[in-house]
Amino acid sequence: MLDSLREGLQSAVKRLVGSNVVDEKSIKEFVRDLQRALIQSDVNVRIALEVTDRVQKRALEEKAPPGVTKKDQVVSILYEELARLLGGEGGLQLSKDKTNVIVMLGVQGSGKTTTTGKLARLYSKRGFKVGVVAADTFRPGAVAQLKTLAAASGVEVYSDEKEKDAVKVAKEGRKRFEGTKNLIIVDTAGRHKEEKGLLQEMKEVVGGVKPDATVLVIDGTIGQQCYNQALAFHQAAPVGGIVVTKLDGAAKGGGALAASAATGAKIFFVGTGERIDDLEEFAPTRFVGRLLGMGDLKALMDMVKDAEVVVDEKMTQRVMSGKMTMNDLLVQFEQMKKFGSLKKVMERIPGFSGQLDSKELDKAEDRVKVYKSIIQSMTGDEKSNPETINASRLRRIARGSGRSEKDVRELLARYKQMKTLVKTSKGRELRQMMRRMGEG
Ligand SMILES: Nc1nc2c(ncn2[C@@H]2O[C@H](COP(=O)(O)OP(=O)(O)OP(=O)(O)O)[C@@H](O)[C@H]2O)c(=O)[nH]1
Ligand SMILES: [Mg+2]
Repeated sequence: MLDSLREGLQSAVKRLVGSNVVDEKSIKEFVRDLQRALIQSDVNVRIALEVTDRVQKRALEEKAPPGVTKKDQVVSILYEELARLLGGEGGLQLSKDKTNVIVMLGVQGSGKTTTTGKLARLYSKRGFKVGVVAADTFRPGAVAQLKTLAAASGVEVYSDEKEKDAVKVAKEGRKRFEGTKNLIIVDTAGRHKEEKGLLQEMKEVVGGVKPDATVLVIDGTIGQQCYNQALAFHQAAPVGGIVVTKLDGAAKGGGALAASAATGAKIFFVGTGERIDDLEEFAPTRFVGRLLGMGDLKALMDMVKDAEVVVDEKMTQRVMSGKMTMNDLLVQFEQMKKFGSLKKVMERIPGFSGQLDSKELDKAEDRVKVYKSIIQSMTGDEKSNPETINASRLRRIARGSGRSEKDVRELLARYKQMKTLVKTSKGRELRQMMRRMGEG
């Protein structure tokens, strides 16, 4: 699914990650790669430019948070902007305490009737009493198709094959199920003499039924047309949410992004096959993570944010001026630990994996755990002036923390080493030193 978009985005990211330095030139190259990837995957040109302009602006203007490289930051900006385009988290909100009504919209063959069947089944399984209304009065066989689908999950269907007015059928269906069901799904026509007539009918159905939400069904394989199609429906009847179908086949995937961008509506579900259970709840962060080829991007983002918060200017000053306490050291360790787990996430990004030795990182994290428990067993005075720790105090601290005296001595040596280092050098070396310390 979505191979073209995925490959394009991933190769852009790979190239950025593989470049020696991230400067204005490489950021602009990255942005051009992104544009190409998006447009070639059927993302509407205007949307593609909007997204990439934002990525470029932010990448050039925003400073990478401490502990985060420029490369990582640029990738996470891309991630944020793509996720934002998709409208954030939160799917179809239905309450069992009332009668929820949804109307399906979409052109012929987009998958409305199939999706109606899938939704009816899904929500029945979730304990909703579901009724579906066959308000496609245009296509011969529409009612029979819906009945077959609904029968598979024991869902009741309202239909009136003698009535040709879709608005009347829809309203009547709602009346029939009101009070006895808590989810009513109205399937509508997609085929019509002309598009204008279809959009007019949708407007009237929605006006007559007054649903809680309209759900636009978009065929994920239609490419560039997705944008305009979604926009046309949205103008006729505001779209509350989107289902993108046929993402199991040859879909390039950009259409999903485009439909969402055109309407500002969230994608609720994606259809991944013809069978009744082939419906997936849509999660933008997971979707974008999959697109970019990163396992759990949400976790990465959270860690980038954490790293941002932790830095305390005053403490850094204290450390840099050589007046460091054990507490400062502890904070530094904590930060390193975060950096350690951050690195683990980064490993999943193509291009990064070779540069990291995960065993080393694991070891570093283990050492930090040991150091931390030792520091916590020190008194306030010992933390501020570790020089006062003599042999008997050392024994007490070891006992108190459940660690060996050797571990305590090692920590004190690290502390001294770091203090000396801070006195003789600044900045970059310090960071390197911090890393070496963690390796233990
Ligand atoms: N592979 C695949 N096929 C799908 C999916 N959703 C729907 N289809 C197929 O698409 C075709 C059209 O689906 P329908 O549900 O009849 O489409 P519709 O929007 O109701 O069409 P009209 O009633 O003519 O407006 C059918 O052959 C479905 O099996 C999907 O997620 N994946
Ligand atoms: Mg249909």
